[in-house]
Amino acid sequence: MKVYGGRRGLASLLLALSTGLATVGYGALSITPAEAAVTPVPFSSVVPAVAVSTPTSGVTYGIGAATTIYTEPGSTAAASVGGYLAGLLRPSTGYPLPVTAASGSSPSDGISLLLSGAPSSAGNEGYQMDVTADAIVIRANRPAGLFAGVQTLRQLLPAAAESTTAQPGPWPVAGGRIVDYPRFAYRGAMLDVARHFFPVSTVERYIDEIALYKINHLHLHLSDDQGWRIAVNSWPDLAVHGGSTAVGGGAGGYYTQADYQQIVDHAASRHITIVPEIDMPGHTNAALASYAELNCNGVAPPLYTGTDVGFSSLCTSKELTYTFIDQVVGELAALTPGPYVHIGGDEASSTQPADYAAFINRVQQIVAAHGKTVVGWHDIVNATPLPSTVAQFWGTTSRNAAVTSAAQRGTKIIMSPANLTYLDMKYNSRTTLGQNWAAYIDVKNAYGWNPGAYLSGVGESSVLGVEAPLWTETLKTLPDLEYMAFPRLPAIAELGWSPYSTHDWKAFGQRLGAQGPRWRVMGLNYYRSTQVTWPAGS
Ligand code: TNX
Repeated sequence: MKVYGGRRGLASLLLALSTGLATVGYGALSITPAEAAVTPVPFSSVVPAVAVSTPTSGVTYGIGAATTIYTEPGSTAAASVGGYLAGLLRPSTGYPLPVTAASGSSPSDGISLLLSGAPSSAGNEGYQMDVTADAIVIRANRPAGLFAGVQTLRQLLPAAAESTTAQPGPWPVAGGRIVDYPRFAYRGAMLDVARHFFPVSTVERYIDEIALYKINHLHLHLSDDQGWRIAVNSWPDLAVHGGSTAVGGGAGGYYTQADYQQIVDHAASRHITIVPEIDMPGHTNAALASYAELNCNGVAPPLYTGTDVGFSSLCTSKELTYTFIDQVVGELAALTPGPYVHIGGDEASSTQPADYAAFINRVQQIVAAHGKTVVGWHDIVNATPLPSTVAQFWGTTSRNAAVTSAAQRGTKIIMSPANLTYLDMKYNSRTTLGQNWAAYIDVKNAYGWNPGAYLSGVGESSVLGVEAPLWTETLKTLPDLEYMAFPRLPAIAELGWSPYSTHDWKAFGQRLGAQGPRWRVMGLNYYRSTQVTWPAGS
């Protein structure tokens, strides 16, 4: 009989019993023949596809009542990844899963999260995971790699592991070795909280969902014509007045600086960097409506609740405009631990081209003076990008001469082609939510391109990564967001993480289908694309 959980120390057994969480797991320290028949999830079901895997057939590790999570001694970051894993698995397994410092570098039982012994190929975000009958050992060079390994481990467990209530188990993990690391450094998702406002809890939930697919940046589109969503102490009416409505005329809302910090902290606990965006000089009606003096004519326009673009502009010739930007960027930079501030720069069709270029150049200097790196929509290549400035491509064709020549001069590009990555595009003509100006995007389109060889003249080495933007003109609730993001966001995440040699639509369809039961257990409202074969019960 196979005993789950390796060693069964008396102490952990007593701890297990004292928690009172016991259901089927406790007492059932050995598995029945029916339970043994549960096939472990194969390595090939993990999304994004892992870089290198060597299964050991016939070997499984079973998480059990006696399983301990050991973490790198002296590392609070490793301990918090351990705590996160325990927090995920305690409710569903009912096991105590104590988290404690590892005593050596060659653990013989439990689940270990170690910062020693990882291969150099794992880099800063990768990991090596070894699963034997006795132990699971995840090794990484940095805590981010441990976190990525934990996401893989989550997906190797039965879907029921995602439950928030106790489930019968068993909890087998397939044996073997995985060595895994990302293709691109930047793997992003964007959420537009300006067109419709979403509370902190919704943003936190979205962060948790994208973390499962090894996304490491969340770009927050914090301002637009229809709403200003972040409190700025030096310009309070931005949030109070500019944040008071939304597309369609709803109540809007804004994040206090404490709210924003809570989002930043939650993201950091998921190894996700927040990239805040203040869109300018266009997409600024909410700011212009809040302060008359920001307008060239000194007259504040009314708040705007429609969905047109390209009609607003900051007054590029007024000195006050740059004081305003300096103060806004200053406060935002101080609240943002990540390296980037996104300055928008898209669709500035109410700004003359020469004024636009001078404006963007000056704003780049302001951002740099606050110690941050500029990201902008690719329109900013029409100015003079600083060497560190990153351009986010959002075009709908695979040629853009200005972007190509910027890339050839050294500008790094984030790939967000609107016809492939825009999660607000409808899946097909029958989708009720979303728009279709760029394309209909079903899963096969979202997956079927190569970010490192898509844009003419922009090769892999010019690509910082990929991002899937979720604009919210038509989206109002968490289930709306989930429906548009899943299953396309995992497709973009795989393009960002997995070696292109793993690219295979048929295999991806299988992997993606395997996520369905997981999403059902998580209560995640995904679109059941007919392009994917969803297993029974998903
Ligand atoms: C284009 S792409 C926009 C957004 C809209 C989006 C809707 C880009 C940089 N700007 O302002 O919300 O399309 O799909």
